[in-house]
Amino acid sequence: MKLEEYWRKRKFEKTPEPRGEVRERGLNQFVVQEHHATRLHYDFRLEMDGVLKSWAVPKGVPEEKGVKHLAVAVEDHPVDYIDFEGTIPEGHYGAGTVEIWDSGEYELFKRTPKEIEFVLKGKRLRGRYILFFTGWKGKDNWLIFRVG
Ligand SMILES: [Mn+2]
Repeated sequence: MKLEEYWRKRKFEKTPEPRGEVRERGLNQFVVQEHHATRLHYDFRLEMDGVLKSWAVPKGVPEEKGVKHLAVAVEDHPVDYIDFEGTIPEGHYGAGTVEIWDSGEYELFKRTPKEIEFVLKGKRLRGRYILFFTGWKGKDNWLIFRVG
């Protein structure tokens, strides 16, 4: 159910991305994938509800406090995507290279439909963060910023 949009956008005989399935691992992991697609962006993903809740962050997750970056919610990805690195072939959804920029565990502090607060325990990203829904321009736009 939750991964239908992810599956619909991809042809798994053509892309190296995992098909995956909804799977509760009982882990709280996050990943940031640097995605050299049509436009470079960073995909931020939090393992929740048996999937990776995902946001495309054009400028990346800020490392310093006081900087708010746009994060556009995108379709849920399978938890198996957390290890994915590779090249999505031209002509396919998300064509370009994907590399892991950071990963690790996170600790959840708050989750409402419009706000998620968590501590990232990555190699590069370490600190307390908020994802906040703005809905600007009628889209699924959020902001991500560091608070501690
Ligand atoms: Mn992407």
